[in-house]
Amino acid sequence: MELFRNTCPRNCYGTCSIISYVENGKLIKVTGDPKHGFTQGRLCPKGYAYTQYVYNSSRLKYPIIQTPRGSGNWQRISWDEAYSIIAEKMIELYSRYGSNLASGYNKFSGNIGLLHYAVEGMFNSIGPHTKPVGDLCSSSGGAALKKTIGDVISPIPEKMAQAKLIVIWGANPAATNVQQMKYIFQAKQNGATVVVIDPIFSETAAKADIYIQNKPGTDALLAYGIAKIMIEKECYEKEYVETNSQGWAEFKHYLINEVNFPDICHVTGVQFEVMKELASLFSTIKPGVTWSGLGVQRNKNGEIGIQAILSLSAMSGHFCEQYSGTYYTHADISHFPLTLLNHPEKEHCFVKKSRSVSHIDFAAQAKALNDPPLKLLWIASRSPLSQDQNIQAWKELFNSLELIVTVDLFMNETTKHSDIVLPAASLFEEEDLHVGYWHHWISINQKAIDPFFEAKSDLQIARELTKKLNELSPGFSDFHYELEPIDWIKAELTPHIKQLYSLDSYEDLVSSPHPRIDDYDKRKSKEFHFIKPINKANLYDDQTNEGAVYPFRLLSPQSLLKIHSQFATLSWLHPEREITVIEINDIVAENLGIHDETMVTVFNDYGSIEAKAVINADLPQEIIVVNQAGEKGINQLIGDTTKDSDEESSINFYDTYVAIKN
Ligand SMILES: Nc1nc2c(c(=O)[nH]1)N[C@H]1C(S)=C(S)[C@@H](COP(=O)(O)OP(=O)(O)OC[C@H]3O[C@@H](n4cnc5c(=O)[nH]c(N)nc54)[C@H](O)[C@@H]3O)O[C@H]1N2
Ligand SMILES: Nc1nc2c(c(=O)[nH]1)N[C@H]1C(S)=C(S)[C@@H](COP(=O)(O)OP(=O)(O)OC[C@H]3O[C@@H](n4cnc5c(=O)[nH]c(N)nc54)[C@H](O)[C@@H]3O)O[C@H]1N2
Ligand code: SF4
Ligand SMILES: [Mo]
Repeated sequence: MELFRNTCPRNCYGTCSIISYVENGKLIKVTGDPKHGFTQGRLCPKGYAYTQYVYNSSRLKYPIIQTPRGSGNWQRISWDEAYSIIAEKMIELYSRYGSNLASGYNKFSGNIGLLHYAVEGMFNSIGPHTKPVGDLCSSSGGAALKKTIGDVISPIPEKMAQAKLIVIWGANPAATNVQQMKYIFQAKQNGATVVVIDPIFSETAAKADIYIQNKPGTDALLAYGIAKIMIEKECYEKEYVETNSQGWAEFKHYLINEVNFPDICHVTGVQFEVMKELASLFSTIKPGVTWSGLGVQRNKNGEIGIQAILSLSAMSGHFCEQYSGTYYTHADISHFPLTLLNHPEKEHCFVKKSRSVSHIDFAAQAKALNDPPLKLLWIASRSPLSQDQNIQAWKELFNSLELIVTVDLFMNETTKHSDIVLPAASLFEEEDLHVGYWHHWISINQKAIDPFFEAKSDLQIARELTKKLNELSPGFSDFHYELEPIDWIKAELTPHIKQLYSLDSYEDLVSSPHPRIDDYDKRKSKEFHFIKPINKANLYDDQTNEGAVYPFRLLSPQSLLKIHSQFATLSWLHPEREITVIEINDIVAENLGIHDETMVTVFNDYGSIEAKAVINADLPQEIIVVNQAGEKGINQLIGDTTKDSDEESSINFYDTYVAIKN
């Protein structure tokens, strides 16, 4: 039996260290790694199901081509044939348009290991092309952190166990961050009060001491209401805000003069007495922490919502006391050189740089490109046809493309509409390096087994395709295809990184994951910037759509047994084929004549889907909750929700309204 160190590369708060057990070249078991200080030897159910994931009968084995696209007529081809078709097309597009701008990619979060930036590196190596920018998941909140505390930082999550007040605001860790729950339970055992603020009575709310149900998109107002009470009662950290901040006088003036309680209560759905109780908790219980969840910022008031929560934290002393703090996510990854991502773009004689298309509205923007139009799209670590907004725009974009290549481990809604599908290696079949965005540990991923049939890592594919490009057109790419994965990993371990993670060499990581030195307290002492809301946030808009054609707000958060579109095919986790399930309030169901577990139609201007209705008496009448992905997924009803957003905000997935019929 051989043991290897792996890391779960999913876009998940856990970034869990795994020990894999290999016998006769076969992965027979996985466990958590006890040497990892945050995960402490445990995995979530998805992690424990990795042996089934690796040997799943629906895994892609060979490169395949579909002619014509969408026909279902798939044929196996060799890797060499696949590379030739793709490389010839890229070269032809280059000579047709005079640059590589007609070739582009869309990549997001299927695997967030550092070596998966091979996709970006490969495209940079051919010179200016078309690329996605931004982060559809967390940018609005990230912008709020940058504007208030100056940086995307978050404290050591293990320390949450020492807090006496934990306010979880729009996060659902019992489903999305199960590793964190043990620290929350430890804190509770030590007498902490746990508050959850969420429009849905979530799995986490069920474990809390206090649950506050506010209407979606109203977090800024709720925070302002609490802050105003704290000002009126003079029970905030006066000295801290007066000496360590900017904008306090204007912010205070705004709260005193422009915020009124009746409107706040009406719009948020939270009573004044409840806000008073929260103000008392924030001002009296120390040390306290707030956790701004990603759920807060999936609507048009998202950035201002996180800003307001952070302001309340500042007023409560969460930036000046030991074990206090405000959690979101962090950008520790930005300390790394990210040599693949930052591979310099090969110079072009007249096109200065690549063409950027925002991730939040990629399809609509890419479809509108001309001079030259986008003609080739490479999709990796991404299933836009189930996970993005504006699926109609994706279909139109696909119709205008001449070649769509998707690299994935499984068939899904996106691969089905591609020309060529290339089989990706699983994490156990490749090497990688990982830093998370929640805990502060670094860990490696060793190659534990040979690739499944003909699967290859994204890095290996980048090496081989760039080699083929240069064979057919010398000098087309300047990718360093001679470098091995370990070379790229070692390039990340600069002296600065070694110092930050107390490493002498790569070998240290073979023996154990390593924590980053804890310098949060040093970094958080920067000045806090209070920002009074700007006009663009329509904070007082009635967030309900009562009486409208589409009266129900559709919330589609993440669920425990999947990571977005992933893990749906594992029978250990999903014994039955997943169908779309919507949860509706009992009174609404009765009014509409809908019975528990019956099929209904959910629809709006973008389309309609069939779903099983489940009655949930804890749900507000104006909200419908639905699971993500599936064959005819819910995102088909999510139109262009980003019209008024900045280029670099998150997607407002939860600004979607629907109707239901029996
Ligand atoms: N309705 C609704 N939609 C949402 C959200 C929501 O709350 N509601 N949340 C949004 C959020 S926060 C996110 S982050 C996105 C996530 O959306 P995506 O970034 O699309 O993420 P996944 O669905 O996790 O994975 C995409 C694909 O990557 C593949 N993959 C896994 N590993 C690898 C690999 O090593 N190489 C390659 N080439 N492919 C691999 C998987 O098999 C999967 O098909 O979804 C968003 N969509
Ligand atoms: N099991 C599992 N874990 C995951 C993922 C997964 O798909 N599955 N995905 C990972 C990824 S990419 C992400 S981005 C994270 C997301 O994980 P979280 O940060 O937990 O965010 P969400 O799941 O989007 O939403 C959390 C809660 O916000 C609530 N909410 C929605 N709108 C509002 C609002 O306006 N105000 C308030 N206060 N609450 C609101 C929702 O009801 C939900 O209960 O999870 C990561 N972890
Ligand atoms: S899905 Fe998340 S919690 Fe589960 S093993 Fe992977 S990183 Fe850990
Ligand atoms: Mo996400």
